[in-house]
Amino acid sequence: MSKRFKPSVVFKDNQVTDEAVYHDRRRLLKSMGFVGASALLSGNAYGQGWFWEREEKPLAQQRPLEFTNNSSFSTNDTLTPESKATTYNNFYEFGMGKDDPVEEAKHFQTDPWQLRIDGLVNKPLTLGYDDLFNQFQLEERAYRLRCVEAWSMVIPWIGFELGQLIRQADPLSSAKYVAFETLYDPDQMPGQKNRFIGGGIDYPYVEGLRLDEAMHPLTLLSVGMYGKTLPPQNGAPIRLVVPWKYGFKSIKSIVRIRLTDKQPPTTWNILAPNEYGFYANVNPSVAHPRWSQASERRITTGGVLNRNRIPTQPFNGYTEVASLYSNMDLTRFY
Ligand SMILES: Nc1nc2c(c(=O)[nH]1)N[C@H]1C(S)=C(S)[C@@H](COP(=O)(O)O)O[C@H]1N2
Ligand SMILES: [Mo]
Repeated sequence: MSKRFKPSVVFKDNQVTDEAVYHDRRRLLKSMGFVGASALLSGNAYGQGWFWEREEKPLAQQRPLEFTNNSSFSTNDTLTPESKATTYNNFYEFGMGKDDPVEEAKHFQTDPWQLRIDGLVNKPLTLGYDDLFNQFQLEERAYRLRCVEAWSMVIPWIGFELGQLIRQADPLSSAKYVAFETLYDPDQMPGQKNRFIGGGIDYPYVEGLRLDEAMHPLTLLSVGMYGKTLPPQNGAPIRLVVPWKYGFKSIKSIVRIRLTDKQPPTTWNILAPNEYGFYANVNPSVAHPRWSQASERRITTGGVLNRNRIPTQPFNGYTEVASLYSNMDLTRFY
């Protein structure tokens, strides 16, 4: 091989034949829309080095966390096994299939990280990666998670109340809403690079709550689950958990929290306003235009296809939040 055409990345024979590497490259090519990718895998394609950069990143790691157990906030419902909660996911930045995120996010790098809290506050602040775990006492809470697609899980989250963080930023009296934003990093998130992978969403994924909803003690910022830091597919390093609302409100991998005086735009509402509202409170008596919300498939033991139909509860069983909506017509503000 002449110097002129020396590949930018040197690889050993065993890397070329490694199963995982092979599948990674195939997936990448597939995601770029190449058909018959195998033709590209021979000869010169290896020499371009470009394919290897992504694969040489380290695998995302989880580590154990220290936390207290706040059983007064936890449900007694049977927990969903960790192996299900970490392999059946919605995270369109990493693909639309339920089994895409666990695969496509496995190299997702979350340290360093910056979470910015600003907008209508007296003390804007930025949390670095370590601050996410050290700033507040972490506690474990088992919450039901009800997806708008009518399946549900029970997940032992570890985190702290969003209200604690908002109080630290000291909101102005003009603040009425809280806007959230997921990381925008197309190099790490294939769904942000390609509309066909990312489901046509205009990224970054954004969400919002009314300030009183954000301050409710049930509203959690989660940094872990099942005793450890979050895996990337569940929203590492920090994600929102609002247990009485449909799962799409629980935005993952957050980089910005902004206090505002106007109701912020939210991703699924922008995409299909007649199907997904701003409030998105779990409500068995308000059907989605294309399916009933009266019952749900609880994912516990057995295969994902092992159906365990249970009735859906108003506010996902968290009826203590009902007073937040006492003057509202919840069929109109769905
Ligand atoms: N940034 C981002 N956050 C997201 C989503 C997403 O696609 N992107 N999907 C939402 C949906 S629809 C659900 S049901 C939950 C799923 O969380 P889980 O995979 O941890 O169970 O994440 C929510 N948060
Ligand atoms: Mo969802």
